[in-house]
Amino acid sequence: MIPQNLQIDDRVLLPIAEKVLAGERLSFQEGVTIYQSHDLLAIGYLAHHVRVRMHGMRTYFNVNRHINPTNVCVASCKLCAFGRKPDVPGAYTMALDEAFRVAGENWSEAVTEFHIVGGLHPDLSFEYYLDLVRGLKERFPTVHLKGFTAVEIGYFSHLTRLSYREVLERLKDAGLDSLPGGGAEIFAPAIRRVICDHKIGAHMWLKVHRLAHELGMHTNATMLYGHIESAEDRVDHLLQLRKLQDETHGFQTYIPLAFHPANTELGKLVPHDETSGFMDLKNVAVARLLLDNFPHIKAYWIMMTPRVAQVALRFGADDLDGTVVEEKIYHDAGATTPQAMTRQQLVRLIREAGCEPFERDTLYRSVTRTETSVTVQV
Ligand code: V47
Repeated sequence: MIPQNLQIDDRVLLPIAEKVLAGERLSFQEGVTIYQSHDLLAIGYLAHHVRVRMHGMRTYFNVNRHINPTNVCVASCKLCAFGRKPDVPGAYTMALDEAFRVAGENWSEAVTEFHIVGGLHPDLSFEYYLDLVRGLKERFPTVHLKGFTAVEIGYFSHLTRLSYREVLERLKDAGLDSLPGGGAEIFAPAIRRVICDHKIGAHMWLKVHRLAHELGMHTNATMLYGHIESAEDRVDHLLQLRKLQDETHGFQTYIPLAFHPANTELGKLVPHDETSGFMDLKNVAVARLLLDNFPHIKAYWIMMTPRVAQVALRFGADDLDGTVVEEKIYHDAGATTPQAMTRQQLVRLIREAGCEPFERDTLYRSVTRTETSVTVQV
């Protein structure tokens, strides 16, 4: 039964709405139909309905810091403005002490997560990364270490000749807690060949996440949209994630990532505008509707601006990431958003959208703070 306060202008959405309201799973074709529809308010209503069914108005946020130990990268992905060849201006690699110092900067708001990703460096040994993880854990034992995309795990395996599983096991033993969702881009091979032909393919990306889940590590998933992909490519990507999640239940959150064209080869190859607010909100909503087995959908404000991320909280997203501090990947690609937000700013955005702020750690456990302490409810 369609509720009276749901106005559906695009009639092709009617049977889809019936299924969503009945809690039924949507098909590939239904995903494509939603992407092709312009009835954003109806799509948003349905996504919000699912979000409320799962979380009420609770809206998660976390206090985190990004650490990018190096931007030197052997790959030359056309989508990326972050990676540099070793000796060009702007290339950097942090010595371990520098990485530890950066991690401790602005410690006034005790962070609960370090998000660690970097380029595929030709000369850094796997030991560097193990020492980085060990050193961070020693210095900041309460901070969750979410680090290294599946692409980096694949590269470490290539460097060391260890299997993916062994690489993950060694990082986990050193103190790594979970994996971020980067490097997924778009799984469709024809698109992947153009935008990031140096990266591992879909099969390997999914394999790394499957292995991490088997080792008891949680991971995230992303999709890069707004470049040369079709609606079919996006739905295919989402359904491959949904399929793995059915098997492992190891994904925590999905983060749709809008392509930023500035300073990228892809931006020069095919002239691109930034994605629109309409497109960003639709991608959040479609994800909430198709990924019925993903607990969380994250609005990453760095990527979609704080304004759109706030609205996304009523279009299916239940998580607003994060305090971040010094973001490089999107700012190298022309993002004009700030590089950090305080805890208070996040809370205000969430409250103003009529949602209930809930500070979480990386595993979505409640974090409570007093003037002098941070407690995670286990
Ligand atoms: O994999 C790179 C994307 C990703 C560009 O797991 C670009 O919690 C747009 O994965 N335009 C890295 N996107 C970021 C990422 C992430 C971010 C926030 C939270 C989490 C999480 C993960 O950034 C890359 C790639 O898809 N990216 N260059 C660009 N020019």
